[in-house]
Amino acid sequence: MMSPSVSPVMPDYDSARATFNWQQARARLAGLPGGGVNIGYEAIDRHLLEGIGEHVALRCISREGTTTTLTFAQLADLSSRFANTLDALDVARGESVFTLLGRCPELYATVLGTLRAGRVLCPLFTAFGPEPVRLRMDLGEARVLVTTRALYDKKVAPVRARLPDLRQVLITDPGDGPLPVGTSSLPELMAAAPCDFTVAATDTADLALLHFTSGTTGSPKGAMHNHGAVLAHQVTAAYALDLREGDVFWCTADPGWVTGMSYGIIGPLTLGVTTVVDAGDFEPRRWFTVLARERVTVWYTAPTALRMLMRSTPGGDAVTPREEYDLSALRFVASVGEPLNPEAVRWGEEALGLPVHDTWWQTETGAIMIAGFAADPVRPGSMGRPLPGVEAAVLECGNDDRATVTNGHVRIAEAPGARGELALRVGWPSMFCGYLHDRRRYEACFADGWYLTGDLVTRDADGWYWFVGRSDDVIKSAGHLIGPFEVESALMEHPAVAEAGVIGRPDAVAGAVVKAFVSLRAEYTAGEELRRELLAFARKRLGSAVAPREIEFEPDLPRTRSGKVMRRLLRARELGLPAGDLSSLQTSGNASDRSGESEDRR
Ligand code: 6R9
Repeated sequence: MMSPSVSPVMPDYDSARATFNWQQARARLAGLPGGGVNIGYEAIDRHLLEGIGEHVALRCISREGTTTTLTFAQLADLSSRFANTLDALDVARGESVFTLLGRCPELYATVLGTLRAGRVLCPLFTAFGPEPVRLRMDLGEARVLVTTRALYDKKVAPVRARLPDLRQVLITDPGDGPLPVGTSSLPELMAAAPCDFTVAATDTADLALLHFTSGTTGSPKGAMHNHGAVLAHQVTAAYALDLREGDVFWCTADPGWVTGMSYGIIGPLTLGVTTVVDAGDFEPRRWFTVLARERVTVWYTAPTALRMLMRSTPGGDAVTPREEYDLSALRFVASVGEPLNPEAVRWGEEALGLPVHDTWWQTETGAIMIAGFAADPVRPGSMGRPLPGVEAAVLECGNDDRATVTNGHVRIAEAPGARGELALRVGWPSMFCGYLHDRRRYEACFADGWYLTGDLVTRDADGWYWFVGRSDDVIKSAGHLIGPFEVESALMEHPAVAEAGVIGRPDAVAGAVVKAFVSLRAEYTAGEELRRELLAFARKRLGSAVAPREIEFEPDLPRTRSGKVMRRLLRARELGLPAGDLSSLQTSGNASDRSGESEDRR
């Protein structure tokens, strides 16, 4: 028997929108036996009760290419052992468990065990260096970290002394030799833990997830999500990703990113479908092999990956992937994280036999908000339309490209094609419930009953949304947000650096790459050797995901009257645009991060 929550046929967009409301949709959730909601329960326990415990939940492909399957029942066992381990370690309700892990079965046991136990889960990117890892664990008051030996040695050991709140480090692959001091073997603890666990009595408002995201200034922001979000994870996975009974789903997102959580783990599990998990790195042939061999039916990936595949069509130009690999199982392909260029949509049609549907959302929204519906023909270049239960609008903006708020009110730009800030009417279940320890920044995201996204868009006469750019300085590189401030701060730790300004330089594949402009202290001279030293210095501290790819020396960095480096101007110069021309800073298509010199609203 299949979970009854999976609707066999997708309704068309208009009827889905007309009939949907979140209140009624709540009936899709099983809910805890004593009342209340828990994400882990919806992802696992309910399927056991509904008799599909033996259904394959995960097909994990190791780096070496061997596949291990885990049923929902086995996942229940593993996550129960992890949950009991947290109890045994005296981790209190509401305390946080961090993961610094690739795509391995232990990741799923940790995430689901933590959620089922009512503790808070925070995933980190393995491509972060020691400094971003330390900063986020410090801000999020990490009590427990689950990681591998190699990642511990490289990224955590150097900063462990500066993490006084971190009580336990659990190593997933302890190996034979002695463990580093202050760490424990996760397999040993889990083997000793009971495999029965009663899910914690959580409810919709209880904190479940913490996702760090980057702003223009200051520290990374810890976007908090509660257990009630699971309703949106489930509904949007069905509507926007078209997931149905019998599907084999592959989400290529990094587990350190919100997409890796909402759709790499939670959404598909709540719908009872099978998820493919590939621990290997990106490699075109490997990816096409996974699609073909696993008979993937629904694939969720990102524009950078699609562009990389486009550039490396295996077998030479004459052979399309469809001819070389059996992609006949593939039914639906979707993309997220950055503008999906029309060429990528068309490449999908040719190479995969299917167009690529776009989806738009943010760490803060927790789930997909705007998407090209499966039943609709794709409009290349458009992000799609608001999902059922989501009300979106384009708000009129001032010169700073932010919604104009007058006496607490905003104005909706009704005219088709009008450009403005994308806003979402407050009230969907996965909306973030705060930035950790930063009420001011959270409140600044709302006006007049709307959540202000910081993205600039247009809407056409048919209600389809088109991405224009961001209204802040944050850089989207290969789909991931990078805060220029974090990069500038790391560079300024080097004795040679007096000041740094960091921007996103447009890049045909990654959308944008991080470029730093650096002014030196008087006693240092610019040169190739120092440039290389600074690149290596930043890479060691920040890790490959965040470090600048390019550094340019600039004796006098342009500043605002208040003394802040004007990234906007640096970017204009980089693009060869007139300095004063704000509107031309707006680029279409890839890498359209926009900047303003005013204080970051978000
Ligand atoms: C899920 C995720 C959010 C920002 C968002 C926007 C950009 C996301 C997009 C897109 C154009 C799309 N973005 N999806 N831009 N088209 N389909 O990406 O979360 O990392 O928080 O980034 O990403 O600028 O505001 P997050």
